[in-house]
Amino acid sequence: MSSADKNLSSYDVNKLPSVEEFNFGIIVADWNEKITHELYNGCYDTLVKHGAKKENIHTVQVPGTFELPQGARILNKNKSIDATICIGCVIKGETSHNEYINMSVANALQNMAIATAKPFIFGVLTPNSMEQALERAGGVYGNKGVEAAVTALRMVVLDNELKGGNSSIGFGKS
Ligand code: DLZ
Repeated sequence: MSSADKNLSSYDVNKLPSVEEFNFGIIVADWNEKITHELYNGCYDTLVKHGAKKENIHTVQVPGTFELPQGARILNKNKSIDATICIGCVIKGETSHNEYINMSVANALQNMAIATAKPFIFGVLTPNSMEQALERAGGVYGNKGVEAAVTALRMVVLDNELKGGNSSIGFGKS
């Protein structure tokens, strides 16, 4: 998420099949809301653009990035969700709080993804400054909320395709 490279993936998102039957969760941290709400908008709009029904997108707001995994867990406990996207922004400060928050959130989301075999997407910016954050929230490096949504879409489609016995997503040579 922190790379300055705008084109992180050469994947053609237009090849994605419709995802209208899937349920999505977006957990968004209100800390640094100028950034996270912009990421949220990019994420939400991308899901809708690719066929997700608005009534199938469940938004949960939590106080800070540290609460993202718990928000994700609570949502998934109460609703059937196919992919959960967690959005936050932890700006490096004078102390090492960012390291504790970022690592614990990354580990928690990965653990939930492995345990449930469902995607829990790490849509957390970890910039050194507000300027770097703005560059990635609709600025010169795009909107990383869009990338987080595309990652979720790819993973739900992958799961669905493999369930159906079709493993054509990837570098398949047919
Ligand atoms: C406490 C804190 C600090 C210092 N910085 C951030 C930040 O940059 N981004 C963010 O999302 N949250 C921050 N927080 C709040 C924590 O995520 C959390 O909400 C509190 O520690 C309470 O658990």
